[in-house]
Order: sequence, then C-alpha cells, then structure tokens
Amino acid sequence: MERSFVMVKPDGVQRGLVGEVISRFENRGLKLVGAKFMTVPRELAEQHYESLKDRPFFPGLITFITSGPVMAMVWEGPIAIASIRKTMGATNPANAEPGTIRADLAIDVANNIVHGSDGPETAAREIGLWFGDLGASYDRANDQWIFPTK
Ligand code: IDP
Ligand code: MG
Repeated sequence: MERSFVMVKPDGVQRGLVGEVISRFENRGLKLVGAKFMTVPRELAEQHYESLKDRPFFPGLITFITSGPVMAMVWEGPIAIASIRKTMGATNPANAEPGTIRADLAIDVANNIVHGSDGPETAAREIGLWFGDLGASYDRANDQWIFPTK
C-alpha cells in the first residue's frame, strides 16, 4: 500500500470542485486517510514547493497557493502515487489526456486544480509536512472487492 499527498488548490475550492476531485479518487477505489480544509501559511507553501524555488513562476505560485483555502488530503491504495498522477493528468492542462482532472476541469498551467505527490520520497515528505504522523489506516467493507490481492 502507498499513501500520497493530494491537495485541491484554491482555484478548485473557489470553483466548487472539491467534491468532484474527491469523487474521482473515491470512484477509483482509493481510500481517504486524512483531510484538512485550511488556508496555507506562506512558510508552509514555500516549504511544500521548495524544489521549485529557482523557477520564474515560484513567486506567483506561492501567491496562488496562499490566496484562499485548500483541501489537503492523504489518499491510500496500491500504487496510489502513480495512479493519482494519472488521474490528475499532465501539469499543463493543454497536454493532459481527456478524462483526467486537469484536462476535464482546467485550462491554465498555474491554476490546474490539484496537486499530487510525484514519488514515494516526495509523498513521505509532503505527508509529514502537512499532517505529521497520520497513524494507521482502517478497513472498508468493500476493500476485498477493490484490491483483492493487497
Ligand atoms: P505538478 O503539479 O504536475 O507536479 P510541478 O512541475 O511540480 O507540476 O509544478 C508545481 C505547480 O507549479 C504546478 O502544478 C502549477 O500549479 C505550477 N506551475 C508549473 N509550471 C508552471 C509554469 O510554467 N507557469 C506557471 N505555473 C506553473
Ligand atoms: Mg510537482
């Protein structure tokens, strides 16, 4: 099992797409194991996007992420990190495959609705940064139908 950090960004919250994003992950069978609706302090935003600090769009990205509340979440499942990235689609919605969140719901490279961890190390780092120690998972009655081999 893997866990991934996912965030509905301020544009998704403002546009009323929190439920839509959650539905897409729920419908895939992923399990919600943490959630927090919050306005992001600047320091947390800068830490979260630390690897992008030298990019020209970094100041705008920090302004955007701190501009309104976000829905921060942790989702669990087999191959959760890659599965979530696939469901999100490419960073630039113009390059995202139809059927992905970003292709279906967004049109701008900055305001692209959703964040998802890009690898196991990033996921561990981001979950720790946003949630600390989340603790154990829980069983769902239909887990055996969704991931019988896990
Ligand atoms: P990702 O969100 O698909 O992992 P990253 O390259 O990690 O993409 O970039 C983080 C976020 O920074 C993007 O989701 C997007 O909001 C923003 N971003 C990325 N590239 C650009 C750009 O060229 N212009 C403006 N914003 C960008
Ligand atoms: Mg990224």
